[in-house]
Amino acid sequence: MTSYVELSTKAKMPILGLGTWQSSIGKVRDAVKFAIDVGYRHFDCAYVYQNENEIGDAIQEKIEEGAVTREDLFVVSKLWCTRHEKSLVKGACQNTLAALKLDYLDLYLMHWPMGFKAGEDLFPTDENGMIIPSDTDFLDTWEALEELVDAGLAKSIGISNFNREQIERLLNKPDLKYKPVNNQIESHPYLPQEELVNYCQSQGISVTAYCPLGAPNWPQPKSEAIFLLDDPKIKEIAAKYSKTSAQVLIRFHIQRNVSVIPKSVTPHRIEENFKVFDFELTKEEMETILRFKKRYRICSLTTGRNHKDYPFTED
Ligand code: NAP
Ligand code: SBI
Repeated sequence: MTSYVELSTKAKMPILGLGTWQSSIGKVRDAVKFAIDVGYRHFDCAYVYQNENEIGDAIQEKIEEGAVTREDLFVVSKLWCTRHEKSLVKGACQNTLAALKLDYLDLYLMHWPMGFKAGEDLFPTDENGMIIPSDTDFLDTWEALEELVDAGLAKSIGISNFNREQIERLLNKPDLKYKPVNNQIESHPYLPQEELVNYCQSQGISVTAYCPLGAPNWPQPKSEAIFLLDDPKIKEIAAKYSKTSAQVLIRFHIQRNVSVIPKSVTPHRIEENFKVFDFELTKEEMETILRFKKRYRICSLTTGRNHKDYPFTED
């Protein structure tokens, strides 16, 4: 059983998807195939994850086997920051489509509002380790994304890691042809982003929550120990329903109509994370989770903080 978020295009995005960042080559194929068997229909991919080819193999195998059709699936990918020049966008999308072995994406996101210096280096940095920007403007990059819809390469387009001011700037673009249908942002009880979620939803922009489990796999050391899965309050709520902390953390988003994309390559966790449609948090429990005192952004990409379009001004 799965439920959907209706996009402004009227397309239905399955509310629960599988994250694939750091799903390594050699593991992600079986993870995606297993996820399809369990019932996942939404896959969150990105060029920068460098595993789209293997994800594409898995999808193709499952379609060939007759387990699912292309139309059953909702596949998301993202334009990387080194491809923000208008002349590079279509090729970037075509590379992703070729790797995924698809002829269209259900949703293509601008991964960050920041453009990086174009080239093979995915994170071009200067002698101080800071991101080297491109001279692009995300409003121009958006026009190239709009062309992908017209060319049939993407059914819908959206944004990721955009703050409210950046969204307003995009929505106020005089010749805007297609509004973003989705903003993918970090969200969990230590960064619920209630205002941004409410703003997006009020504008007809659905929200997807990333790092929903607090990203216990985060590659760089975090500035403080963040183990959301061990939070005593989350554990207490989970025990009440005979559920796990992960299931409560996922359910929290579903109940506010926010799509959620926990990552796992471990079969029993992939299955566990999908068993979130048979219990309901009370209004009080939702409030408790929204009002957690601890506040922490995991994905702050601080090497980009000098960029003109760095989105996290509070950091
Ligand atoms: P996450 O989903 O919060 O956490 C993933 C980690 O949790 C993995 O180490 C996974 O381990 C572990 N895990 C999964 N299920 C578990 C369970 N039931 N119990 C205990 N541990 C569990 O973090 P994330 O991967 O950073 O975020 C999710 C997805 O959001 C990403 O994969 C990516 O698709 C997307 N994302 C997007 C952006 C963006 O800029 N747009 C940024 C970050 C993430 P195993 O895999 O070993 O099972
Ligand atoms: C990468 F492939 C490499 C680094 C990195 O750090 C920031 C977070 C991010 C990203 O931009 N999107 C993700 O899902 N993870 C990422 C990805």
